[in-house]
Amino acid sequence: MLELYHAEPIANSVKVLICLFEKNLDFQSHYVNLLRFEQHAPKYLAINPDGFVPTLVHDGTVITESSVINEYLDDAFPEPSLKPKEPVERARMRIWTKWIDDYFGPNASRIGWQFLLHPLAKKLGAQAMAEKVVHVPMADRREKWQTIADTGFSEAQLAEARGYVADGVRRLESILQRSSWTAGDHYSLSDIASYCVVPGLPRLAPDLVNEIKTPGIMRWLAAMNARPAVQRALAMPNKVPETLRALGL
Ligand SMILES: N[C@@H](CCC(=O)N[C@@H](CS)C(=O)NCC(=O)O)C(=O)O
Repeated sequence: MLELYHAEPIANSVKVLICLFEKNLDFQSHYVNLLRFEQHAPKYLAINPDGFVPTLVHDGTVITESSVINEYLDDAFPEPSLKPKEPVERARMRIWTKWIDDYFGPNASRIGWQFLLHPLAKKLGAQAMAEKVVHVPMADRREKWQTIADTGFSEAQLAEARGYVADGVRRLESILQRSSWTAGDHYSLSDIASYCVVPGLPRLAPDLVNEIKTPGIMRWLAAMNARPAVQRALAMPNKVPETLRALGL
């Protein structure tokens, strides 16, 4: 049996949801409400001690890290294959996925945290946040939550994050000017990985991602959005609006 612990269908959660739906796999969905800090609750930490989503559990075996989970799913359930056959395309798939995991994703996330989670932390108040932060298991993530609870990211930190996102957009556009998909001629796990950052950019950074400046990205995004697996992933529960409303934000 497959079980997926995940949040709303964005960021790292959507990556694994798309992969599961591409392979038409049945799985039990467990929604983890990040705004309610369920990822740091003892029950969840017993499954994934890092306190992140997503987490896959396959017949009792825990697999973490969204890109590793997707490689695992592709190995364990090879049809349809989401890895190109050509070694060079496979390498390109992994190089681009690594760049997303190391830079594109975390820097887009820093901006998202500032605009979504800093107001949430202010609303909850210093005392309540101190009680939450103490349960964050990973030191670097605890520091990030502490920053969000205190001052939020500095202008310099946000400028650095915007710089990485702009660099990611340049790199992706250059890839998609040369090929239909991010690894080459075939749809693959690196397209799925890219979907954790790119869909929000035309709305959040319209000066950066648009039909004139990044036609390759816009064409790729339309092709992604048309995939039934992507549509099924996007139809999964998103409790962010109702949680924010319940918290008075
Ligand atoms: N490298 C991990 C990162 C996972 C991650 O950062 N997940 C975010 C949601 S997209 C999370 O659980 N954040 C909650 C927190 O940091 O408290 C992966 O790719 O799975």
